[in-house]
Amino acid sequence: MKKSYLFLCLLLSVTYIFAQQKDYTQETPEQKQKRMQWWTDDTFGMFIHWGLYAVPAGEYGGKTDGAEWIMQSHKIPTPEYESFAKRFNPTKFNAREWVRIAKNGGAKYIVITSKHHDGFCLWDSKVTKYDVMDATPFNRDILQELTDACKAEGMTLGFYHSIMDWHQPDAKSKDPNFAIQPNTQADWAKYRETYLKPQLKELITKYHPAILWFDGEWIPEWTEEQGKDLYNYLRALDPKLVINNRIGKGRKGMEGMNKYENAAGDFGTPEQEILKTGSNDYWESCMTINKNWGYNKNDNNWKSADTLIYNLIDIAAKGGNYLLNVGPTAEGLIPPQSVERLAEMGNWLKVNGEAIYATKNRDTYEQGDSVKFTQSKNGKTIYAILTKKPTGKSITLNSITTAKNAKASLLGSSSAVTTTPEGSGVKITLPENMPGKYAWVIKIES
Ligand code: H79
Repeated sequence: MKKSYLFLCLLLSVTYIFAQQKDYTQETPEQKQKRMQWWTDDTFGMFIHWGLYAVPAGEYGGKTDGAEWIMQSHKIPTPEYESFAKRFNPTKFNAREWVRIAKNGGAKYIVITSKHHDGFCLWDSKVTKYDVMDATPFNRDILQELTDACKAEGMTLGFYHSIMDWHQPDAKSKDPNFAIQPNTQADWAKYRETYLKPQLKELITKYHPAILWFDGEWIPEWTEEQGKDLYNYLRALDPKLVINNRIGKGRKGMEGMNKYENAAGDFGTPEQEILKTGSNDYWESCMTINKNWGYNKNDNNWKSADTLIYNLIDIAAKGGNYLLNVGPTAEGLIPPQSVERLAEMGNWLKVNGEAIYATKNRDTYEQGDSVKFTQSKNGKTIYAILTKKPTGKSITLNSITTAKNAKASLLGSSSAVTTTPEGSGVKITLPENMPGKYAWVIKIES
């Protein structure tokens, strides 16, 4: 063989190896910003927790406080939990309808549980029979139907996927705190390489999710190194993917931001809470509409539309995203109380959405407890969002310096709004009549 031919072969192999091992965690901030732009701009998503836990609907052994954790919290033996699959027949499920509910609520993306901690899969997985196609009478691929519906409705779709799995024998933790029946023989590496990764590959190649939202990363078997390896594996399959920080071990408890620099994942995940101050990092607060994530038929702790809209405003002003959860029933319906509240949010957003979507946070993101600020991406327009209906005829915004007679308006109203520089801020005269409810947006253009 010629020397030059050998050299070429060597060069090709080395290039091939490097291409295989591309380290996606080494992206520049500019590259990341470009990849994350749609996600940052969308600001508001709808979370869906759906699985076999919808069958008991929160009730087991005389207790009524369960939901998606019921298998573990109420110590349901695996065979008994598995039998819920035979009763999972959500004939009222209509993917198009769910997507319309999200859209009507102003959500720009949906994240649904492909697999929660219980291990049950909502798609036709080739590596298990514990899925909606093989184990239930329903026999319809839920993720396929949602993928099609999202495509038809122009909605972005992502999947929540639990690393912890109470059902796969090789995933059962040796630690009884993390497994309903601990398995001392469990082979974690085998679960990772022959189950977790192949399933994620199925999800990416079949349904092309825009987001992968991991959870259950806290079990001792999972490491930051495994998280980084998985991150690279997934981004190599689809470089555009947006992935949360629970793929690694960097998450700081429920506050959800990272404990250390260069932790795996693209965004922080505060859970059931909102950051106390603004942040220029990527983050998303996930929250429930009532108390539980999965369906619980006795949970009537519905948050008011006022609270939900306030949370969205607070989050947008602090530079984050809001992922608001619904827990559909075993019949396949999103609870009407959730649908109503989402519709209220959507109505508010139809008028005021330009103060929320595709905006960025300001250093001064609030004034007192009833004014929040956002700004357009070029910084030329400022939105002052009044979360309480003002009682006076004017309001002074201390942190805004404007040109004389800067243009101002109240979104959803054609009445005049005038501005007068005052001290280091601006005085805004409000219209006599302030239409609308929940919150009022003053748009100030400089
Ligand atoms: O899917 C929903 C819940 O079922 C799931 N996350 C949302 C999106 C969830 N799982 N567990 N929890 C919520 C609460 C668990 C908290 C703890 Fe921990 C896990 C306490 C100790 C381990 C998180 C990680 C807080 C400290 C370390």
